[in-house]
Amino acid sequence: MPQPHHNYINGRWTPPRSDAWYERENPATGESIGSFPDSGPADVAAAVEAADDAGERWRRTPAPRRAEVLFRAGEIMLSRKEELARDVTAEMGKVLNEARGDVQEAIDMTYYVAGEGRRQSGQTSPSELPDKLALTLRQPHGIVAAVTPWNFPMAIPCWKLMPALVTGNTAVFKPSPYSPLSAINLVRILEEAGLPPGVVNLVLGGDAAGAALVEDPRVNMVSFTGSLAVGREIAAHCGRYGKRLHLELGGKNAIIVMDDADIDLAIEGAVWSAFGTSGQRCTAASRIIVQERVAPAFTDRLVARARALRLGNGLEPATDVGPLVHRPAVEKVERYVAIGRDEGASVACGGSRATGDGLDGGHFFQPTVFVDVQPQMRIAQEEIFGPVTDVITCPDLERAVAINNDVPYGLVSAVFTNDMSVALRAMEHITTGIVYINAGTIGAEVHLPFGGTRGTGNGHREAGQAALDSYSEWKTVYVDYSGRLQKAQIDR
Ligand code: UN1
Repeated sequence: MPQPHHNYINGRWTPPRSDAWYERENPATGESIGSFPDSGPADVAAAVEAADDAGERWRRTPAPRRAEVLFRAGEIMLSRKEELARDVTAEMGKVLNEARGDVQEAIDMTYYVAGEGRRQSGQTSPSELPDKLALTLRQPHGIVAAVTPWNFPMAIPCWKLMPALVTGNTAVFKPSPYSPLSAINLVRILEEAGLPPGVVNLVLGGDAAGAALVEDPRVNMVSFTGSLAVGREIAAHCGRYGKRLHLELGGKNAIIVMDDADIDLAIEGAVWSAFGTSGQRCTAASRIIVQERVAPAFTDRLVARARALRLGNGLEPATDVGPLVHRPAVEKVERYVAIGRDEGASVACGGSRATGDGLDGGHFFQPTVFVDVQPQMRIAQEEIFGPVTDVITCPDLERAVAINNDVPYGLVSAVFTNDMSVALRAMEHITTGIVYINAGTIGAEVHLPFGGTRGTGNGHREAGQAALDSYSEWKTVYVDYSGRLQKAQIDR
């Protein structure tokens, strides 16, 4: 029996005080990947205390020195990219090539943010008064709770932890219970890179640990990626107690395909964006809005491509689409397929669990395309988070953009067209946080802001320079060297 895994608190790998454990299974095979702490409030309290104790020293460590730890962590991740990727696939199911992308995104973010150790630039400006200078400095929030999902178990923790660290915060990291291995791998790497004890603490477990962490009064900021329902609860708590908050809560993203588009390219973009990571990305394309003339040919080809995708264990090179993360995810997709049928949409391909041929031990669902979809149907409004996409037809760009924007989320949109004025008009009138022209909805890069409008978030962004704004606050400093008490707005 392999050793159970532990939490990481104050620089020590420690068993949970709760003495409660859970098993995680490989979603492709059902084999156990290990036993992990199901932490409770006492574990969370110890982790927060460690983050609190480490806070002052880390805040006073010069930012370029903090960043050196990040550079070393990036180097270690790069040297272990393959084994890290294999653990990603084993615990959450995405195909190995995409798992490599997940790890690469973690590396990219770590290097990018490490560079900010020597930047974090502010503003210097003249004063309205003589012999006076004004400037701005960033300051950390204090303790950041990083609550992360399983679908990007390397990249998303790095999106949160790295900017939190470089700006001088300490952190308690509570990953999804479905991707504990990657979280342990990442924290081990930070430890090896020389991160002082207490600066990042890892608490494994489920909702009880997450709730205790968010509610701990010593936590100053919560950064959460996950479902809209949980995000709203966290927001209510943070609103009540005045905590800083960053939310990333999903999407109902669309690809718009115009009659004049390069259809081969649009098909590639749609297949990759709808069925990559088995549709389990907040950036997945779960709606394809196609202009009427091209719709029949486009739909036939999309359905043919979806039918030809090979399902299987993501570690096998021939696999196109891996399993869903767990049984409840399969059941949720099944429920939505039934809802879509009841609403009057038709299943053009897929629509049920995939079995046989080595699939029986895992949580597989057939790539599914709905046609005859109306924009207000639940399947076209709610996030399904599985390998399901809807084809919606439209007469023109104006209507396509209206359909695109009229959902409770606002993360990503894509437009395929060869008409420059159509592309620019779409870019202007689409109201999501990210827009692609002639590319699918997935593939955000780390040095640009990531996030969305409406229910997708709360106005903050991850990645890019915007991440620094999420994890720090501005301090405005006025330096008066006149030797007199000068009064702004009054002495003129
Ligand atoms: C997510 O789905 O939560 O653009 C993140 C993309 C990736 C990040 C996705 N770079 O799809």
